[in-house]
Amino acid sequence: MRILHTSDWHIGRQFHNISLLDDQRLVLDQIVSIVKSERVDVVLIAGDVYDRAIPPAKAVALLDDVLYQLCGDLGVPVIMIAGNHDSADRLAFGSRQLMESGLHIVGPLSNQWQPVTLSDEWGEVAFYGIPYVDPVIVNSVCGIRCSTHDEAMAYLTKSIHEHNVEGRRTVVLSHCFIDGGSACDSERPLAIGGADKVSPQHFEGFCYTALGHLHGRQYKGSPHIRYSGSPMKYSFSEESHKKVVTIVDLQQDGSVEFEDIPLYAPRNMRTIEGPMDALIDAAINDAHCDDYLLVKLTDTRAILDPMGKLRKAYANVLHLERPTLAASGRRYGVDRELLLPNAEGPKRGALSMFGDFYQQVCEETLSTEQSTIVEAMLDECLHGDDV
Ligand SMILES: [Mn+2]
Repeated sequence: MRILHTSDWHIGRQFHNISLLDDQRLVLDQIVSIVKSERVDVVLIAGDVYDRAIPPAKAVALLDDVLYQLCGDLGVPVIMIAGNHDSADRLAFGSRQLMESGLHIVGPLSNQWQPVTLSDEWGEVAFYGIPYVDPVIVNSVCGIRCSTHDEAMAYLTKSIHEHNVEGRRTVVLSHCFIDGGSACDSERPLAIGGADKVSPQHFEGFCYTALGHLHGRQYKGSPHIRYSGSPMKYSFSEESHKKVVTIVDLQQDGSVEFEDIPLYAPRNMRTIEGPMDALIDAAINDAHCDDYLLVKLTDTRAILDPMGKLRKAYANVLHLERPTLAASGRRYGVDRELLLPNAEGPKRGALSMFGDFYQQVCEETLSTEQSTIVEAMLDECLHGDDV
């Protein structure tokens, strides 16, 4: 059986106040094409389908489109579980009716497992979906007493083994933080202080575990306990990530083979660094100047409206840093200490204070000519037209 594993779509996500919906549509279209071209038998979405518990209407419409293409047009079943960003109850709307059409949604945790069973030429495969849950939910649904995510997962995976038919090949979907996994900036922590970590050993006994939550593709414990990662970058910390879907071929004996198929976002997320003038000159030869950019300006001089200037060359500069100024202990902008070097500051004339400011920012003293110009400007500011 050929399985496509993906997770953390985060449909409707914004990045620095920019909607990523158009980019997400193009990336999800690629997933639909891969399902078709690779003759995939079932699609697994391991949680964080939406970015928010109450997603914007356009995000709901996009998911509706994608699911219709997969289940309706292609006739490929989809199994998805709720992640920590989803509202499990809302995601599960219509789930009992939709099962008939091949869409299997695992919303809130139930005390009765209802695996999805599919068949290939070698027999049945059971898919157990574990939605994102914390220990409090597991305790109340299952009537047990556990205090950590790890204990909760130990209980849930054990109860899957007890429920499953002996010898039946089994795949699990789970949205959790496996201990030792590497995180990035776009994941919301599940609990404070590492209490959210679960051991990979709970999943050892299943043929494959399709994980969600961590946005970088990776496996922990064994290669068959795996995160596909998010389909596109959601933070600058993912600059070096390769975004993929994972194709899993489940064999007769329950062993698996993997292949990652790359996904391409229309706009990359990346960092550029250098002095302002050089960066602006380089934009002319930059075929991807509309990428989402973090710019690190290395100029040591003060620059008026650097963001405005950069955006004329690079439309999607989303964040600006001045590492050189930060490293030298000086700060850019209005800073109380910078303007008032000592207690005498407020009593001193504006020209003298500006001289200090100029010295600190430019490491030069004002020339006589510059002083005259600044003095005239200060006079005009303070006294208006009557000079
Ligand atoms: Mn996520």
